[in-house]
Amino acid sequence: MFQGYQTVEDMIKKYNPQAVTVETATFGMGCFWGPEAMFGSMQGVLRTRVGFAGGTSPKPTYRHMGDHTETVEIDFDPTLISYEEILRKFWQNHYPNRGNYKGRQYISMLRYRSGQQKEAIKKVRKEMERNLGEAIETEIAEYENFTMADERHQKYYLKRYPNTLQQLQDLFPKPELLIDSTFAARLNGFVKGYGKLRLLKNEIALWNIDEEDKEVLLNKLETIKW
Ligand code: MHO
Repeated sequence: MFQGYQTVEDMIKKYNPQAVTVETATFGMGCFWGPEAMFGSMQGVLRTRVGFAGGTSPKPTYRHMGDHTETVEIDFDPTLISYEEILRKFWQNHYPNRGNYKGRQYISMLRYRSGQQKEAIKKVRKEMERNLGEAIETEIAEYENFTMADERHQKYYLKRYPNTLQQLQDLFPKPELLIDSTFAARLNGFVKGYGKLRLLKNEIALWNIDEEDKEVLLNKLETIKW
């Protein structure tokens, strides 16, 4: 029985067996449900998770967020998609200057994880400020922490389709497998209106996984009743 390769670790190995690289982008751009779906639909994105970052209060949760911000974490393969592309998508899909209207819950926020990411932020921000015609107020600082939100917030839109989840049960017998899965990230984007079924099929056909495993995923796409 097919199992296991849908986790991000396996996917990274399959995508890039020579030099295994994974980079992480951490940002807030309002309610975390939407951006998780949007980024989850992008080729090169391996795993999406939602949670809280940017604050100091201990053990943040959705009900007790303290000074943290709703945050999305994207693990991606930099040989397939660059951090700069992710930053463009980030700024093109929210207005960063709305201000601090509900505590820090929905602020525009970036947390860089390397000097390279910091430089990329400066470069792309300049480009975006030219387009926007005003200074961008996104809060930018070095990454310090990220706490995952409860399971019910992970792949939120996909979870609105209980019949579909039922049919994915054999691939994801444990909640962590769904959270870590590249396939689930794409489906979560798909149900929210991102990506095309045909492109997803093409992408899966290119994944460097066993032919039988591809068949299982492609079959799922054919047989799922939404
Ligand atoms: N409570 C709002 C936002 C949820 S988001 C996780 C809503 O129902 O749309 O902040």
